[in-house]
Amino acid sequence: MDDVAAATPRLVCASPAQFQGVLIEFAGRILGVLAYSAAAPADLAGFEAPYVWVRLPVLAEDACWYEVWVSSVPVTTGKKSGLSFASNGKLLFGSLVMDEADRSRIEQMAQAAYTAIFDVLDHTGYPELLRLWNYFPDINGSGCKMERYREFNVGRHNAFGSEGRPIGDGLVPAACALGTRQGPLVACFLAGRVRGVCLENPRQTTAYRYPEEYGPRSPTFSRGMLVGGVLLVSGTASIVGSRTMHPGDVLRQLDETLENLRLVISQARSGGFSGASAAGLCLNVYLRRAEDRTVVCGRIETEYAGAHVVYFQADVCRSDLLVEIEAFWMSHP
Ligand code: 3EB
Repeated sequence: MDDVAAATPRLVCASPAQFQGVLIEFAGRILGVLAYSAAAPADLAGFEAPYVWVRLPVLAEDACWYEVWVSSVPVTTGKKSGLSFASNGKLLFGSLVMDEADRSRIEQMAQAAYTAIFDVLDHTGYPELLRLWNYFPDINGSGCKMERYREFNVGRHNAFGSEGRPIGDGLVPAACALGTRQGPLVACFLAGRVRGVCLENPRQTTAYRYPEEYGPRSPTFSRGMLVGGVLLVSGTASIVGSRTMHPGDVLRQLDETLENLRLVISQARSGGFSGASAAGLCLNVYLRRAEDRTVVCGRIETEYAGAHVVYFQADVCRSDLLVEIEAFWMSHP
């Protein structure tokens, strides 16, 4: 039973007022923390587990928001080639922050970042990548050859290839990729000793098979992942097949996004996911335009009443997408 619990990640969300209490309550069992905030969050002297600042404005009264990934059993922490990680025998959570000295090199940075991540996974004995968080500035800006998100995809794809990581069904992690205004490339990752169950969406082209018009190398992610009874849904947007639907219309994009979310959740249920109570559901909603929050929030909170929903201002990775939603759902909150 302990083994099953240790293989199940748990997410605890905290406002700045709650954060110190969470650090105390879960001391020694924290796998990692993402601190979302436009301004620098609390500096945690002596904190050993991965702790990253994700430079995105939080669209709420509290301008800062903490996602704390916790383990049911104590963790051990480590650092290697610029990465920080914490593991519990079943799961490993890591983070990597890379300054971008030369703005035209996002492709090389992505490749270096993913190579470093795979290197840590191979050396620590947690080979299975379950979930990736990618944040970097100016995602829709132009790089040296094309849009920076597309260059990022080339570097990420190449790292899979050069590190002997096949890209195929059941083999790629859940993920999100969002643009910040400034700051470094920030990547967080969750990995395991054993594979999770990869989920796809029958209504969407598998991302790693997107046609070339979306970039010379496809993004390497699955639509979701089941890990020890919890569901991690990748960033989900208004894409049907491989096409963006309803450019410019945030509410119609939202409906399309919610339909995609429903379908991934239904695939998860077919795969054995049993989450029922919205009390165990956390949704991160990324909006390109902060002012869309008011119209978007009513619809989300009707459909997922009781869920924990947070809104961020972020650039979504296709310039015609206005909204993206990711989800984490625990069966036993
Ligand atoms: C999409 O469905 C929207 O590049 O890692 C969602 C989740 C998206 C992850 C990624 C991109 C990524 O294509 C964008």
